Amino acid sequence: MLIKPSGVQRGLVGHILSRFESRGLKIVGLKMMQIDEALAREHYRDHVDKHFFDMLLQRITKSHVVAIVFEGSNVIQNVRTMMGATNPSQAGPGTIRGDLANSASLNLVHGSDSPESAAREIALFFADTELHNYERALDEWLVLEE
Ligand code: IDP
Ligand code: MG
Repeated sequence: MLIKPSGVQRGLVGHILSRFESRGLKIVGLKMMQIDEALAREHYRDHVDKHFFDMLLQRITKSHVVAIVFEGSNVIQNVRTMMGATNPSQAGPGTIRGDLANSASLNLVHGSDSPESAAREIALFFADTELHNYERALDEWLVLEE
């Protein structure tokens, strides 16, 4: 997941991270960086034909991002549900975009949409040494398989 430049510039990094952390999602990678144009093109390559592609590149490279890797069961769907719909006008209350954003091009967060895109995007943003494998003592209270 990425907290986009709009989230960093608006001072929402802590708030957004806190929502996921409070939900019990496990952080296994976390870094701040500025995306250059080459990385932006690669990251958003599926959108190259969209009319908003140039604006997408401009927005994601304009300032810094915070990149996060979460781990957990159903983590991709959990993250996307918490993000809300792409267009904040359609994002429900209680979602990050529904509560905090009002423009699709400034919608604060990016989340991978499938295991394949997650693997591809994690490899774009993180070296293996930046991904952490650790036990959380609280998992027995957060992750109960039934
Ligand atoms: P997602 O971020 O919810 O997965 P995508 O369809 O993958 O949405 O689009 C990637 C990003 O492109 C969105 O997060 C949003 O910032 C931007 N975007 C999508 N649709 C539009 C649009 O119609 N106008 C402007 N920007 C858009
Ligand atoms: Mg997407």
